[in-house]
Amino acid sequence: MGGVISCFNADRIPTWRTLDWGKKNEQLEWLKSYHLGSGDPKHLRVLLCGPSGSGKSSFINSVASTCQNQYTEPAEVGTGIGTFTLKYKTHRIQRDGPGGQHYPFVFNDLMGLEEERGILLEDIKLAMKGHVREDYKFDQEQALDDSNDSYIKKPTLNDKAHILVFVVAVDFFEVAGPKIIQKMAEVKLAARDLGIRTMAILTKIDEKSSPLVKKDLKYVYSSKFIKNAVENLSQNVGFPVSCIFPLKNYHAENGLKDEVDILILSALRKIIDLGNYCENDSNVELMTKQPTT
Ligand SMILES: Nc1nc2c(ncn2[C@@H]2O[C@H](COP(=O)(O)OP(=O)(O)OP(=O)(O)O)[C@@H](O)[C@H]2O)c(=O)[nH]1
Ligand SMILES: [Mg+2]
Repeated sequence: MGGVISCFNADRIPTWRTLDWGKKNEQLEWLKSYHLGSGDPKHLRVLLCGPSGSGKSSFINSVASTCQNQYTEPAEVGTGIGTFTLKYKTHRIQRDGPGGQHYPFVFNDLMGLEEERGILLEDIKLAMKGHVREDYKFDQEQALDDSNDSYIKKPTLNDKAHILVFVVAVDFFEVAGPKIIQKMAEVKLAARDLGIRTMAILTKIDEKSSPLVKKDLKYVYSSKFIKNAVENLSQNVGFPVSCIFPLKNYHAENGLKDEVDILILSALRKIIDLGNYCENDSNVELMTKQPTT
């Protein structure tokens, strides 16, 4: 018992980011009232990239559960047997129940980055620019090119990505090799050159984290372990600390939990805020009708 308490104390630091844990419904209301204007783009396209198995597909499922205020059975999530994401697919989330409208943001999950193999930088650039057609199966040996039917020759504002979100497990820097870190830095620079904002989420804080956070997610911003992980990502790949969001995905529960939702909603709010200011599409900012709350 004493050992557990001293372990908690050793990890505990002054809270470095405040989060209003009681404001889930307000955040959901904000989200429901968030609209883009008529015309194009019809949605913000959020591209997810990061190491294989980091929780990219789970994040999409989790956002769907949180936004619909209803636990959604995970689909296409890694079990280790043929569930790695290989195909480029657009995921939409229903806002008004079956048959109703969708939220004006969509997610695309890229094939994972790996130390030696994994998705090619060129394919990530093509996805950011909107050249990759739905259902394209990524090839680790060869990038998509304009001779392929899956290459969109003239991407519209709806095909282009508005924000690139890196998805990284919280213990990433304990296991990562130099090449994958270098690849992430290259992807980030490529996004910058295309005028696409980037941010990061740190997943698996319930599993690969300190006992303090495993016990109660509300300690997330009072944990030295998490702060170190955020700073490592910030220094090695170049994100401002304000653009890194630790969270836990839904993966093995039967229903929603407020603290999981709040962490997901705070990351989603940042995704939308940054996506709205995408430089490759100056219309987005002008057309966005921001709710006042
Ligand atoms: N404990 C815990 N497990 C998670 C979390 N996020 C994802 N997982 C698990 O991690 C494994 C990989 O998750 P995926 O969502 O398939 O990861 P991915 O990044 O899409 O993987 P690839 O498509 O192979 O690149 C699955 O078993 C998930 O259930 C999390 O926040 N906490
Ligand atoms: Mg996946």
